[in-house]
Amino acid sequence: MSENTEYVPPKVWTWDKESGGRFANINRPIAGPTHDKELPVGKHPLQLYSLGTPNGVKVTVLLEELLAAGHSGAEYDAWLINIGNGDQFGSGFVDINPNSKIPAMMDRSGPEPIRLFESGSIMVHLAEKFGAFLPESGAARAETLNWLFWQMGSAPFLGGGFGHFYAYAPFKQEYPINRYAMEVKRQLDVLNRNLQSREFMIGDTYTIADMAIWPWYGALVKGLVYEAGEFLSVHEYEHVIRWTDQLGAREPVKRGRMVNRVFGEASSQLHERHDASDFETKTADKLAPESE
Ligand SMILES: N[C@@H](CCC(=O)N[C@@H](CS)C(=O)NCC(=O)O)C(=O)O
Repeated sequence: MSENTEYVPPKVWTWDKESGGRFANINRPIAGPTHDKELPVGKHPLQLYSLGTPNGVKVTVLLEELLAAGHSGAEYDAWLINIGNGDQFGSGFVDINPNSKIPAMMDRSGPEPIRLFESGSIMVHLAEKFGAFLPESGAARAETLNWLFWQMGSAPFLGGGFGHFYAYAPFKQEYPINRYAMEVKRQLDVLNRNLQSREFMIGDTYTIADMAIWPWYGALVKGLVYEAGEFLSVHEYEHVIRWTDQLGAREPVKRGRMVNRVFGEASSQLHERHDASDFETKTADKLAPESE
């Protein structure tokens, strides 16, 4: 065990602003806005306020897949919410998502605007609206929702658990890293066994379940998150790797991955998206400085 086993919790927890670790500047124990800021509204019925993290990419991949499938009503404006700068605590954003996390969306296509937060909720809304990537009934629909909700429940152990203690915490501790590495490897084994006999998560149909799981677990098995590929022996999950590569080769997935992205190669970043042509006409002056 590492040294930090001696901590005795005080009677009452208080906020230690200096607790350290990456993202300590945006973590706080209270909700609500920190400042007044209206959100911009573009020309399309769908307004997305997001960032190109795995949770954001789920939605932009779905939007690009819908457009590629011919659903022109899925045209959208994607505005950048820079969580490193605290944009998620602006009053306009909090009005849409009281939980202050990306992605958030306004669907302005009907008589009353509909606010949407939580990536899974946004995905179900869009899939139902366009009648695509979510089977309408029966076992296939249930299985899609099974895996969609599996992702929503599982990824916090990967990101908030493993990722935090392995990559972001101010010092390494054996106990939490062991606990979450075990859980993440178990999750990868769940996926690997499922994908051993299935092309996609529910079988031979590509659904929002694949789009939700791919940005997190696909990136993990390719060693792209937390620099943990070797530590977690991700090469063992061969069926997850096959599926990851298959999805990654899709053009809409490639486009969705670029939207609201502010890290990695400059050529892979499209900070804001307002038109399909933005992917082609992307110029250096659209690129703001990297934030994380
Ligand atoms: N369960 C949420 C998770 C969203 C989430 O954790 N978003 C992160 C970025 S990946 C965020 O906005 N963090 C900002 C913060 O915690 O202040 C979803 O799937 O939409």
